[in-house]
Amino acid sequence: MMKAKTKLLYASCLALSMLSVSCSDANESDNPDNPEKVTAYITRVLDFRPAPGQYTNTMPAYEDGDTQDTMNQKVLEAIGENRKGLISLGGFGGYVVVGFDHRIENKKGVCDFRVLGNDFYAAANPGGDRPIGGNSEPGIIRVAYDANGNGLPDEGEWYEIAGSAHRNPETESWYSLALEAGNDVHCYPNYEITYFRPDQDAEQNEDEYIRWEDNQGKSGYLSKNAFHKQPYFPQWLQEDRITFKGTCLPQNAVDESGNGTYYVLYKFAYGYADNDTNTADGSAIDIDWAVDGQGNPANLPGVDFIQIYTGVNQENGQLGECSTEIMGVEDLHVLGIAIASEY
Ligand SMILES: [Ca+2]
Ligand SMILES: [Ca+2]
Ligand SMILES: [Ca+2]
Repeated sequence: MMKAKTKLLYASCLALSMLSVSCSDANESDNPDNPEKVTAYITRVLDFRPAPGQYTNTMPAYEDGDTQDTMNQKVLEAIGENRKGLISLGGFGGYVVVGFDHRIENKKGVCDFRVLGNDFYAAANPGGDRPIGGNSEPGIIRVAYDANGNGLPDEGEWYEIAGSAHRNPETESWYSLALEAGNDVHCYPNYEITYFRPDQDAEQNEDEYIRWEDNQGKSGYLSKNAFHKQPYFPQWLQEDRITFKGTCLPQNAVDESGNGTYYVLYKFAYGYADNDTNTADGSAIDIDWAVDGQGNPANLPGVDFIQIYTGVNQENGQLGECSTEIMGVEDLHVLGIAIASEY
């Protein structure tokens, strides 16, 4: 229910964000760092492949006849420029790949961009004695530097932003709470999961709706949620199964009610999308955190493309599966926002 409320909240804020466009334009032209007047926001959507989930096929909405190209265009219409609509990446692994009209520069000692999501803190977990928690559904961020200048992110050009749990899950403030709750608190660097398209009969089977298998010997089902009755498997894809690969983060949601009615999704320290609020310094990303497949610093001068994928595989009672939501990306340098990188 928390998610449904959030979605409504942002729908009603859309008019406000449209009003603020002229204001942000003024900021850009006043910014001495941006003489060429590039936009701080997403201008291209190269790929959108959500995993099955309770908002898949509705954020954005699939309609008969839609293809990968028309779905990419719908995503651009939602989260491009400064529009701040909302898209959902579904369960673990679902992703979007976006681009810009310029290279986001990596400036030393400061964060360079942030990915906007719909995280909020729960009233009972604002920090202080309790770890900060609420609706943190971390998306892992990958960045590509267009080294060969062909205007596309090629296979060897991607690096992953190593956030706090990539480095050491035990340093998360909520680690012992999650351990006590029986969560899987490991970080799996080479995780792989396959979701299977449900047949017609399974469309009615709400508890065992979409089967998944991972490469750790586990399997399970995404359940169909009472509030979201549409098909959860991406309807524009032809395949009968989809496989996603990446880093799987520790399960950060704890059922504080004990009966599935109240989950707190705890915030990772830094380095993820949809993990901290959009105005908090904790949502900002330093390109210097990008690492190669061996965990060595990538030392990138900047990035041309960003991929975000849902980083946790966990079902959270009434809230449904953990799914990263995205509202946009902001180049902090173009906007003239300075946030120190502390890690
Ligand atoms: Ca930087
Ligand atoms: Ca390239
Ligand atoms: Ca979210």
